[in-house]
Amino acid sequence: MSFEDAHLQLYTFFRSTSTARVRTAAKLKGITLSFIFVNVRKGDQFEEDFIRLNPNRTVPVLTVSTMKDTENKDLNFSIRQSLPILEFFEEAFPDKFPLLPPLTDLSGRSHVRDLVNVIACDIQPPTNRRILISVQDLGGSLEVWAYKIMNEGLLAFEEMVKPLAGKYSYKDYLTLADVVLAPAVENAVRYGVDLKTVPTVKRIFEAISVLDEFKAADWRHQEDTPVEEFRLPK
Ligand SMILES: N[C@@H](CCC(=O)N[C@@H](CS)C(=O)NCC(=O)O)C(=O)O
Repeated sequence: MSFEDAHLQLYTFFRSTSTARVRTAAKLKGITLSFIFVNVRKGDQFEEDFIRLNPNRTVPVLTVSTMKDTENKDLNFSIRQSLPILEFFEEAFPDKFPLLPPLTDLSGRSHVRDLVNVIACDIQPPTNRRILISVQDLGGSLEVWAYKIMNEGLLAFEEMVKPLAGKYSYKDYLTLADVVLAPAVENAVRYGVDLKTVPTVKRIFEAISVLDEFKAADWRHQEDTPVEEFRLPK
């Protein structure tokens, strides 16, 4: 089945690092998305219609509507987690700018997935908005919590990425590791992580964040980015 003519809709929030991964991969692969904006700060993720779409109450969500399946029926489905969306892109559009090393390089593929998971499983979930709010509700400092997890996570990423890093996280190929890394670094810097402690990460971030596809997908360049956001002191 071809997804070339599928209508792909991304439920997105400009500041969501998990959604930025999807926006970046789509740009790199030349996949056209249409956007539906979910204002996570205002609580749109708790609206009934959204919960029906994603009981997990998080963005991103990708809805896929294709013309016909093999039995000539319309086929519509939703993907409610960023990594499965990225995997869907790899599988549905295998020839468009692959973001995993080829099947002939299984160790490279595993390495890239290891790097992706340090961020997507070990850094992002415990620093998600609803967790930070819970930390604060329990009397903790969300800033201290977020800093500690992001700092320790990026230190681990640094050690893991160093041996095989080239221009990018895996040699000189742009991969999912870079796609996931860029928004995580942006966020870590916001919480005070000093990139001097992770020089390989810093160098890779400087190389990828200036690329057009990464810039078009970053938080500054979204239709739902509020103008005031730029006026806030950094
Ligand atoms: N494991 C999920 C995480 C998604 C997630 O945490 N999204 C955040 C934005 S980056 C969110 O929607 N948070 C809503 C909330 O915390 O209430 C994925 O990778 O898609």
